[in-house]
Amino acid sequence: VSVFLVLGERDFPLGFIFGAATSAYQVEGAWNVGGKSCSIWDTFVHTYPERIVDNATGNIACDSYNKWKTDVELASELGLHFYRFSISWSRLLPNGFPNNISEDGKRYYNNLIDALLEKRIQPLVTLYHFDLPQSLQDFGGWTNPLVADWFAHYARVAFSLFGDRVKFWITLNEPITFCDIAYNSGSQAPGYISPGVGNYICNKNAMLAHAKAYRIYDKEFRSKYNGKVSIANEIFWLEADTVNDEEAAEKARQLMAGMYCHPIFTKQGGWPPVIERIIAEKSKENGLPYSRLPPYTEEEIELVKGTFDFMGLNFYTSRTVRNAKPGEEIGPWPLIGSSDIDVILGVRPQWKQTGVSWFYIYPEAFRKQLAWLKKEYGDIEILITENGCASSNLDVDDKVRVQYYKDHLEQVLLAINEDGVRVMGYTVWSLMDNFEWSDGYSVKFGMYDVDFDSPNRTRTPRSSADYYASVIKRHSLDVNNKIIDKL
Ligand code: PNW
Repeated sequence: VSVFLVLGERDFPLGFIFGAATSAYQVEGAWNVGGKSCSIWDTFVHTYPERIVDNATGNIACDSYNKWKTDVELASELGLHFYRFSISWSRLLPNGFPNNISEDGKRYYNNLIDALLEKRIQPLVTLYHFDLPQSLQDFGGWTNPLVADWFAHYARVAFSLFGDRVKFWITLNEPITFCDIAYNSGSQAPGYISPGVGNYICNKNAMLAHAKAYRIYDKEFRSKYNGKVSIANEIFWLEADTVNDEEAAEKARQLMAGMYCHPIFTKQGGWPPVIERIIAEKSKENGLPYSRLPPYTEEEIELVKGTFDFMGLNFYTSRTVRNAKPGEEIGPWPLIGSSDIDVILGVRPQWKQTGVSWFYIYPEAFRKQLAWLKKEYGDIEILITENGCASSNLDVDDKVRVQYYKDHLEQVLLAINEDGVRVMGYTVWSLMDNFEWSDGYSVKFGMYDVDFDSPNRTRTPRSSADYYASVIKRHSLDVNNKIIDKL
């Protein structure tokens, strides 16, 4: 039999994959169970309860450590092609190093992976989603250059234990969050504030960590397992406030996207030249005989360059950019502005705010972002590793979230069909409500509501779950399309 498929403009390309995501600290709970040691998030929430809304913790979270079978059921109900979750480094390697692999950690992730595969759901595994073992933080964490090797050793353990079944790997989730937001504002673990210094040291070490893990996969595992490895960067779309601010906006894009993409995805590698130059000048003005931005050696440039099989993109929101006025106070990057490049970020009044402080809705920005990435880094495959919408209410009929998915998926289709961007797939953040970092449980991203008052952590589907399931089934935004079987 031959089957002819005519794709309409509201259909997704054949082979386009749909998934949903969570991360270990945000859902697992069981923070001190089965030999798991503390991560920097365990320490952070226990040391600075006042930095988290309602003094919340991830001690129990969604209890996915015990309820993983239910999570797989939800993923299966939705018809997901893949489920993105992360491994807790301190659950798998309680002392942070590879000489003590936890039997309990191995069992937990093996169970989850096998259960997903049984339902024909591909596991997409993030190795690092903000939860460094505290034992390594005690040696300086992401500011110690040795962290690149610590991470690489951990990655090798994960590849060798799970690589036979896991074909998609993300090394690091959003280094901008655990470097820039963390060290510039202190609102993320480890809570240490060192603006303009700690963030850059962390940034460079994160790039090397990613690259070393990628090289290990390439040398030791690729020929056997044939998987794909990349990094997931969070990038706000940054738009010139007025026509006169285009240069400021491009500088800001290089600071937000470029610092985490240029070293990996360009032919030249290394830092974005414009940023490297500006920070060197600023450092001189600060009276330093060297730049606060640690330079790459030639060897390091080569090590990091080209370490991707696709690009992971977490996309949520947008900001306007303008030059700061002389003497104007500038808040922490990337939340408010940057005193290194002298820009101020803002929002337009027509962008509706969601249930969370940093999040304003501007769907057209998604297409602009994808087109900019293609222009900047070439015709590479992009996997949307996160996109989703926050609310602070308990609506089961979450119309705003449904609209957000629809509007953003429309922009993905335009990027594919009109701009020729090679988008491979799309991931909803999040499968279910979970511990939303400094917002605790006050902010909800889930397609499934989780009842955090019940010991059972009951999961209930919202309208967005039904909507997403139907998009996946139809492989289309066209509601008149016939429901088709999993491709
Ligand atoms: C991402 N900000 O984090 C993370 O990958 C998820 O763990 C998180 O739950 C999700 O987005 C929703 O927030 C972010 O302050 C954390 O701009 C903070 C910011 C953005 C993304």
